[in-house]
Amino acid sequence: MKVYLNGKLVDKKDAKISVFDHGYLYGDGVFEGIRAYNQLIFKLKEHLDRLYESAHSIMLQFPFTKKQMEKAIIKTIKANKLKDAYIRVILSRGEGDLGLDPRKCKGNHTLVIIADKISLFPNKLYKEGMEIITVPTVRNLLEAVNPQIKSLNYLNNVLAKIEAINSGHQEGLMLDHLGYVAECTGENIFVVKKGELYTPPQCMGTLRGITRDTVLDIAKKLKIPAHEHVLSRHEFYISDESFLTGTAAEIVPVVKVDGRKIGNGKPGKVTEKIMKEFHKLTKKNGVKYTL
Ligand code: PXG
Repeated sequence: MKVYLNGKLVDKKDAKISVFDHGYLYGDGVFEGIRAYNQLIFKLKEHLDRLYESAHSIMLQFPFTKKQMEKAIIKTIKANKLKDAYIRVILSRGEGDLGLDPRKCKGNHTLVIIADKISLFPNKLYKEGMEIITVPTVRNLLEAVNPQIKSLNYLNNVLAKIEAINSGHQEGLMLDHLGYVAECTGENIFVVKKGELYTPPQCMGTLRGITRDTVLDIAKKLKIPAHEHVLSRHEFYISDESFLTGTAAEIVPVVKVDGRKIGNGKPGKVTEKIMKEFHKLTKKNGVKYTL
């Protein structure tokens, strides 16, 4: 495997960064997870926009224009001869000294691009649905670390993931500080009630996911009414269907939450319709590259 590291493609075993990198020392940096399907990079513009917004928010100057980033991403995928890929772009503050002060890194940012294969959950879950559980760790307060920033500090989500795994679940439902549904550890949440879609608004400690936005577009196209609306756990429990969305996870049906069956305990019709349309979209839309 070839990894892009600060302008060069190097072997995976040589892709090394300093232990003084502030991305490593403090989680001081930003990232994106992007997918390519059949030589088409899905929603690349949206991912790059979000990456640059995250960087802007933490006052990290991006070393490249978006066009240059697109070229670097394509170069990395091609070097690994991948028709389908999961691409991780990571920009950290770079090498500094022991101390938080980001000025000590002197703008020596570290840019890494990895293109690999990924399958987040077993295939069976996409057909039969997933059981999730509410975890004790509350989603970051937006006044503390805003969940819109895809920062390298993902401990909030990692702690929630550990709690989900410890209780025998694949995913954990995270609530915001008021007890409203926020999202899962790396996916957004939708519920279906009486044929209409509901997902928490981004002010609820919810990342504005690109897959989430794609599902809202699909709903519009399929004339399924969709609402960005606060959700309590009770409303989740009494919904007819539910599913999670994310670039890595794609769309996963949820059939049980905190031991409560959702609808009839099987992936629902609306969910299946949206999954089908999503896979259709990924096959024909995106930035093309040739191997
Ligand atoms: N919420 C959070 C907190 C995320 O990190 C999503 C929702 C979905 O957003 P997109 O734009 O991908 O539809 C994400 C992004 C993983 C993993 O390994 C997942 C993400 C990021 C990093 C790792 O599960 N998902």
